[in-house]
Amino acid sequence: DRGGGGDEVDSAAEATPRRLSPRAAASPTQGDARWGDTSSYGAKKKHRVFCQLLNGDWALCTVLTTSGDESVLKVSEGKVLRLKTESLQPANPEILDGVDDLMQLSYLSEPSVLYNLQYRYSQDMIYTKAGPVLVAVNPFKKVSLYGNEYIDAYRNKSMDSPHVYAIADAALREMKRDEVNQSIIISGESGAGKTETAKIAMQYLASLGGGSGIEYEILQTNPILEAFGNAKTLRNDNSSRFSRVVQCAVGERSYHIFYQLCAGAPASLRERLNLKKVDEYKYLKQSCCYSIAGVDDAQMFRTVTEAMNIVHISKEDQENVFAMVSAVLWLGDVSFTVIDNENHVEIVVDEASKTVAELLGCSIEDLNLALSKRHMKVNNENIVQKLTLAQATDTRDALAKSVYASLFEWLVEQINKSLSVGKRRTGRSISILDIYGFESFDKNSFEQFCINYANERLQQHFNRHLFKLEQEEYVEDGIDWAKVEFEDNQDCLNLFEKKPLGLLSLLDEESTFPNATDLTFANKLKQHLNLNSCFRGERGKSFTVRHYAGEVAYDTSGFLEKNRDLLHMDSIRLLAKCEISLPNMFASKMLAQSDNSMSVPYRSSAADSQKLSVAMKFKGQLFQLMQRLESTTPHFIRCIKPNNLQLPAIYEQGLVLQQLKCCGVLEVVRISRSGYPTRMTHQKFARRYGFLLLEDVASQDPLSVSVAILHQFNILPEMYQVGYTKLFFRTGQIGKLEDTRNRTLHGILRVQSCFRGHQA
Ligand code: AD9
Ligand code: MG
Repeated sequence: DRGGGGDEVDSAAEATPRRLSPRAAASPTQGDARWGDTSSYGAKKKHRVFCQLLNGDWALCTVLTTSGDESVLKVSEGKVLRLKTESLQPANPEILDGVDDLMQLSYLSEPSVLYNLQYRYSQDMIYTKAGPVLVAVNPFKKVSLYGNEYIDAYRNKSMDSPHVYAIADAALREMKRDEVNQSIIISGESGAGKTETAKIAMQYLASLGGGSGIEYEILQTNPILEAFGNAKTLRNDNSSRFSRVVQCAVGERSYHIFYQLCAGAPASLRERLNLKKVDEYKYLKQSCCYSIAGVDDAQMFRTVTEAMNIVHISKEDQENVFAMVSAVLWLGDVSFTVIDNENHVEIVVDEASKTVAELLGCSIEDLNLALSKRHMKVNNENIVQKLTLAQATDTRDALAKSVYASLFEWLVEQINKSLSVGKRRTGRSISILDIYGFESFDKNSFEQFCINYANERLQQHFNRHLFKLEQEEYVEDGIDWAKVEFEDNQDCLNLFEKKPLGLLSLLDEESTFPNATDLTFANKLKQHLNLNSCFRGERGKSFTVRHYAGEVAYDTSGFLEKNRDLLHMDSIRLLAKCEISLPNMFASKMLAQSDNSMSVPYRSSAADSQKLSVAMKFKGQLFQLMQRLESTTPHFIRCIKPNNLQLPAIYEQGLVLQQLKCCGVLEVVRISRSGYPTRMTHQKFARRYGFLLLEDVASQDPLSVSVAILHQFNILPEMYQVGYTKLFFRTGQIGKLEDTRNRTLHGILRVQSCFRGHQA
């Protein structure tokens, strides 16, 4: 009994029968002829149907009797319910239970899809196809689906059930066949399994190298990137994160490497870096969480250093890296004393400030100067402003964050450099994208704003690829194909990106006004955007955006501050002065970045530091990413988190359904099934399969050759359409032809090698 269904059935039985909620009734998957003929559906005796329980879950049951507009249903042994017949949803016949592609289902209603995924999940079949998309439901336990045996089976095609390996294999084959770069786009909520899935895909590709060489080195980058880039959150013990150096919620942890270093550094290193215990650092203490169940940080430290050795990060560089990690931790302990009655401060000269100065290679005086004073140019005059306690603390935290961020960037660069040394480049690539999914919490801030904006762009990419391009192609090629409506999210993207009256532009404009507040920002949005159909102003400092995945209310508190994210010139100068190479390098990089942005019309309020706002940087990076993706053939994997407890064998229907909707899986199934997802030009088709023809067609045009092939192989007329330039196939059709082709080629090669053997 996976979901505690028994209790729920009882409560439903006692209450009045439940009708479909208005939302469910309005959903495109209900009572819609395209989903299978549900309109003419009548509950017949012994039929399997779905009924909705009080908690909203659907239960599979059998019709016992029907009278008038009511049906009596058997829900499980000894549980009987009487419900309105019209509230029932038809279920697929037993023979379709657990099919490996949702497209094979006769009824594609929400309960059918949910049931099919749940049926498979309960048998550890965590992967299911939804047409061209792979759905992966997080098992939260070890499942025996991986390793060399499986890799071999997918490579030689003796196994074809849905799997990440199959996706990686398809990407590889298509890269070679079409000579086009490929991408594997993995998305889903926090904790849904994106990073694990990305690693499984890498494992498959890496195995090509036979377990050594560059492929093995690439795999070894994972422990390093995770140590420096991942942290324990409430949603995921190993969550991929961006900035949480100086702030961390109770029950969560900062980046793994802090704990690993403190737990695992050998005595000599511990002494050189002046390491303390994790619970002695202010930055780590605030969340009261130091360990992760089942994880040995000391052991992980050894794994990380070993991985660093494998990707050729020198011992010396490793020590420098750890010195920066220690410096960041000690920075959190640097404290200030108030020196006058205006609350101005100086740093306290103690173990913390001394250790930071030593690790960075600067003097205490320079550190003090950078953290307690700010140099500014006003009307061409240099003035020095003393900082208050609050300002100095912010400056210190900003320095810690930027040192850590620079360290991470530097590590990635090092890894890329060391992996590319002396390696031949083939010019073709498979990119794996592991990216945070859409987020909607009780309180949504600047971070969710950025994340959801990125997801809006990715969704458009997904839509375009799967739906729009597809339709356009049919139309261009003169294919008779009823148009299918799909949700386009261009309006929402316009709301974000329009200049000068879009969310991002208005945020940047407001960020430049010294006297602006989160409230003036919120009011400005309401003033300019209230007529936009994707926007709604709320009371006070809030506004709502209508995203493709649903409405999200954002609270503008902290938006301006987070968008400015000022690292003052004084801090950069401090790093530039340091006598140790790493902070030096960080500084020159930061300076280069601020130089580059001179031409951008963003001016921060601090006279001296002109740099890109966080939102603008984010948008720039997002556009680069999209540009890169658009030149590839994408393969999509949608990860689903079946429960919020991170526990195996618990499948919460409501949670799953909401994710399936958010990532467009339900739409995809509907569209793919009604379309012709496989296509090939006449030329290519003729070239590829022409040699299989029994009659001689050498003199004929590609179209005629193609038609001859279709006839010879008895491809049913409803399974394909002939367009002006291409052939279009229903799913699964080209596979048969490929098999024959492979078998025949194999035969030819065998004959040839026999022949050569004979000659020799
Ligand atoms: V976040 O947005 O970075 O917070 P992810 O990346 O989506 O998130 P992650 O891959 O880290 O989630 O998966 C979370 C946890 O689920 C892992 O630590 C595993 O314990 C568990 N998981 C995910 N996929 C698998 C799997 N295929 N097999 C076993 C899995 N466990
Ligand atoms: Mg992750």
